[in-house]
Parts: sequence; C-alpha cells; structure tokens
Amino acid sequence: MADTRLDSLILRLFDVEAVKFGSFTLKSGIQSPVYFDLRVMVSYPEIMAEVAELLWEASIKSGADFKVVCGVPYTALPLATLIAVNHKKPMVIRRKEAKDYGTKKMIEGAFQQGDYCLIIEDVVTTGGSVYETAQSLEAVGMKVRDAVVLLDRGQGGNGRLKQQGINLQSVITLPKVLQVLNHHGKISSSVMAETEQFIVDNTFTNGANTPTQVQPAAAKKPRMQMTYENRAELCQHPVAKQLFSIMAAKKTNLAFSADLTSCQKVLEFADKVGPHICLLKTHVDILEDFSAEFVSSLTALADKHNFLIFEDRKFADIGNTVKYQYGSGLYKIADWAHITNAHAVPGPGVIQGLKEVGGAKGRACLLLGQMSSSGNLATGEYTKATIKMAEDQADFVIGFICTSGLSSDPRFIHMTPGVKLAEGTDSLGQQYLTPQKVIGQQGSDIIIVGRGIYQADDPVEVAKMYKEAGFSAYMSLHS
Ligand code: 5BU
Repeated sequence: MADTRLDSLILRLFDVEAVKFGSFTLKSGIQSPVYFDLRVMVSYPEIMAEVAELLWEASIKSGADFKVVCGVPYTALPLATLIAVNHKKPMVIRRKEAKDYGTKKMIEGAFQQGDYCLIIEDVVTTGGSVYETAQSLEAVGMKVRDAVVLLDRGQGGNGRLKQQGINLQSVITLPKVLQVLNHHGKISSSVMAETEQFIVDNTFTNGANTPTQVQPAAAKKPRMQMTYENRAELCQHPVAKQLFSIMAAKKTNLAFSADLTSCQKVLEFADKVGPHICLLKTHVDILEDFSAEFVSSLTALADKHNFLIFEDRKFADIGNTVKYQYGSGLYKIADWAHITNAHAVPGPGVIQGLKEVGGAKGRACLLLGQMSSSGNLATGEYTKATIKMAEDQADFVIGFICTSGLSSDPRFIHMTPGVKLAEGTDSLGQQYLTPQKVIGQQGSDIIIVGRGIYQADDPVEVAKMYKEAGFSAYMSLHS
C-alpha cells in the first residue's frame, strides 16, 4: 500500500518535471545526470499535500519527538507550513538572507529554550543545508535531533548528519526513484545504470574528495555572498589576495582580453581601458612584434592603472616541458605574467612543472575547468577531476577558467570568457553569455571580454558598460 503511494508520487514528480535526467551542474560544481527541482511542487496542491503527509508519517514512524517544526528555506517552507497546520504543531521560520546576519533575528516565531525542533527538507545531498538550519536553531536555544526529507540522494548526507547528532528520516531514496521510473518505462536501463554509478562515485564520506571540503572555517557565507574584501582576507596566495583587493578598490570584475596582433595596439588598449579593468589577458604568441620592451611597457601600464596581467597560455604538456615553455624561450612568461593557466589533461605534473618555475617568482595559475566553446570536452568527470587537482595544489592554483561556479571555496577565483552584452555565438564555436548571467546566475567572479570591447566603435565607453554590468551583477548578490 505504502509502495503504491510512493510509486504514484514518484511518477507525478516525474510528470511535473520535479525530477529530470540529463546533465546538470550542482551547487558544488559537480555534474549530475539527475536533478531534482522540487520548487515546482508549489503549483500542484495535491502533490504538496501528499508530500507533507508522507513527511509527517515518516517522522512519526521514526519515533521523532518534537515540539516545533522548521522547514529549510525555501522549498521546504510550504511543506513545513502544511505539516504545522494539519497536525497542529507550532512552526518557526529560519531566515536565509545573508544581509540579515547580525542585524535581524535569524529565527522567527515563538518557542521555549530547549524545545526540540524537527527540521523538514525537500532534498538532501551532503546534508549541508539541514546542518546549517540546525545550527541556526541551536544558536537561539532550540535543540535538534531529528530531520525528515522527501528525497535522500544517497550521497552520504545521512551519515554526515548522524555524526552531528541528527537522525535523518527520508520518504524516498534515489535508487527507489530510479527503480520506479525504469519499471514504468520513463527512463532507460542505461540512464538508470549511469545514475547509479554517479551516486557511487559521488558519495560524500567523512570529508575527503569533495570540492566543499576545502572551505575554510572562516568562510561562514556562500562564496558568492562574500565581498571581494572578505575573500581577499581569506586568500593565502598573494596574487589572489591582490586581485580581489583590486576588484574591491576599482569596483570592477572586468578582465580585458587583448587579442590584438601588434604590441602597439595592445599597449594602446591597455592604457585606455586600464582604469576599468582588474586584469588584462594576453595571448603573446599572436603578437607579430613581441619584444622585451613590450613586456616592460605593459608592466608599467599595469602598475599605472592597477591591474594584473594574465597570459592565457593554456599549458598542456608534461611537467618537464611546461617548465621550459613557461620560464624560457622567447616569451619567458613566468617573468612578467602574474597569472597563467593550464589544462588538467596531462595530470598534476603540469601544475608541478609550472610551480617549479613560477612558485618562487610569486606567480599563480588557473586551471581550465570548463570552456566556453561549443562541443568542448571539459565537462562532467573531467571538470570534477580538475577541481580536485586545483584543491591538491592550492598553493599555486588560485582558481579556474570556467563557465559556472565550480568550487564553494571562497579562495578560488572563477573567470569566465565568452562574454558579451547580448547572448550569441561567433562562426567558430564561441558561445557568449551576458555579464548578468555569468556573475549573477552562474556563480563566476570575473568576466573576460575580448571582441566585445576591442571591436566596438568606442571601446572605452563599452568597457565601462561591461564594468558596470559585471559589477552590478556582483552587487545584486549582496543587496
Ligand atoms: P572573445 O573575443 O571575448 O570571444 O575572446 C575570448 C577570449 O577568451 C579569447 O582570448 C579566448 O582565447 C579566451 N577563451 C575563450 O574564449 N574560451 C575559453 O574557454 C577559454 C579561453 Br579557456
């Protein structure tokens, strides 16, 4: 009987696209073949009612004893409300807004010190949101020992919460969802197998191997809600620290990609747009007249306008070779570029090789976690492995080239190329997103703009527009 109820709920959730299969980037940056978006439930009263009832029954069956209920904001708020009203249990509301920290009460509602509170959640992956909610409740004097969730993704959240003294009861599990959908012909056996493998590969154990693990204790807020000033303070690498400080001081997250073929042109643009950028990106191997004088002039302009220089070299060879490519030859990149970047494809040796040359000179490196061009292969497992590689050598790797936020660690800086004021493509596979989308929605920190600026009729005016668009997207995350 119970199974029939669960089966029909799972099928309904699939019908209303609360569960989807494909390729999705999770909050942690991990690519997942399955995604739950239970927010849509609010549009289906019968689903809401059934979910609330099943949550209630699961909590009672587990023997949870509590006086108050609290939903993890936002999706579980209406569920907690239904439970509170239907079963005459008082509810409290936890505020989520970062700006309210310290100034307003984090928990609204009437309760007694020592009251036990049941936490209600829609989906648990790592257990992080439930734990945060428990901390807020405990901070005001309530006690938490039980939580109930509609869906446990089975990636270790349960175990982690247990370690924190919280019993998590779930109504459905991901294997159950897969089994029901496969049984009813909604997903193929290969999708089912792929998703099962994903769960096995992405189970969060006692801390190892997850991008969220490196988040320092000092980082109380999500990365995107932290100011550049806060992040500069947290960074240990001097280049990362300096970059965040420049972004804060100049109020800009714009990097200019100076993809011009004459030194004179690059220097002219650097001088003109310099006041509006935090970083200037070069491809020195496209310059027809590269010289040591060019390097000293560019460095002088970087000092004059307070921006850093990033040579977009994309190293991709074995450690021993990249050492020479970085430090020797015509360009001697390590001598002048504050930042360079590398593909993760050769393995960690590429970073070690670069570090041998650049480490002593105080240089920093970004890894290419994702690319902007259509059909590129830097996705899924590759991106995940790249994040891990960055975490393992965070003394030299300060962040990523990416199209979306990859790490929750606020010390990692995320830079995104493929940016224009309007979305679109070029004829060779480049894909453009807007500053608002990149910073405001995708979780990146810096927009990299080339043709959008240097091909404009008035590059300086347009650079200001990009600066304004990028910075207001950042500010919108703080207001
Ligand atoms: P555009 O003119 O704004 O399209 O130039 C984008 C720049 O960023 C250009 O120098 C590229 O080499 C660079 N780039 C990119 O576009 N996409 C990527 O994934 C990476 C670098 Br990595």
